[in-house]
Amino acid sequence: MCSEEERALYAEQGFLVVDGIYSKETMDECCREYDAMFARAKERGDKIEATWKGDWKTEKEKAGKMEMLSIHNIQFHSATFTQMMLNPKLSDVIADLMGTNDIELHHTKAHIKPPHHGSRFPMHQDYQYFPHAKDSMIAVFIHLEDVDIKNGCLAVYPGSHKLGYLKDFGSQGYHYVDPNEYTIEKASPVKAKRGQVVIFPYTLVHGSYINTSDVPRRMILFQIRAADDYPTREIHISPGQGLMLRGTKKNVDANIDLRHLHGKEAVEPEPKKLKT
Ligand SMILES: O=C(O)CCC(=O)C(=O)O
Repeated sequence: MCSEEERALYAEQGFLVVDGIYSKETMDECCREYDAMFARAKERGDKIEATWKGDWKTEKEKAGKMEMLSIHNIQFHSATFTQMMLNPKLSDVIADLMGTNDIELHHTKAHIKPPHHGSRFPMHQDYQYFPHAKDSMIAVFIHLEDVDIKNGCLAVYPGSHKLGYLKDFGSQGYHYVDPNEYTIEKASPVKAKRGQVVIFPYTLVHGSYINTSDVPRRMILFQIRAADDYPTREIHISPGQGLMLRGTKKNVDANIDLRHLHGKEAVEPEPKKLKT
């Protein structure tokens, strides 16, 4: 549950830093599973470099090296992430901020910003990536280490969630707001401690700083919506979407013919071999 003060702060500034959701033991396990997941992906040679494309980089950024490693749908890699998603303390806070007891998963992801040249994220509204009719969508951003400007923490424009949908200046499948108007220099850093969670709605203008420190910056993110919300454009469908995290969903079609996602006979995929 949130206090009245926290609810008012969230409504006013458009984000809330929440403490006390995850224990030290959970964060230790999370870090172990996280590092092992990325190590396996690297060993297999999976494509995980994911710095955003588009015309938002400064000349210095274009000239230098930038790197950001990303894995989506992390609940398919380790049950630890599923358990973190289902944490009742987390869903208490979300239900409180969202104003509904019925909440479901949209998607999950993990980003590593490597040391020295970990990519910046341009200022954007997540709304552009997955517009929904009731705008209930929120991000749950979990920090795997203490963060500040030096190692690439979140940068936000407090109150910008009240501006509604801003013009999209993105290209090449990426979305961001006017890079000249919404500069990172004018944004406010959101410093956080390991295990702290930052929750914000998908209309908040946010990005994050370059990681110039000597250590990687790791995070995981759960994107969550109210169970009665729905996309206005089906441009972001992820495996596991719609998993109920709390409460009930009443309008799910139980038709037996819809029980499988595929119409063809399933073919067992050849698993990629790990080096032993
Ligand atoms: O990883 C980060 O620093 C920012 C991620 C983000 O804003 C996003 O994926 O929308």
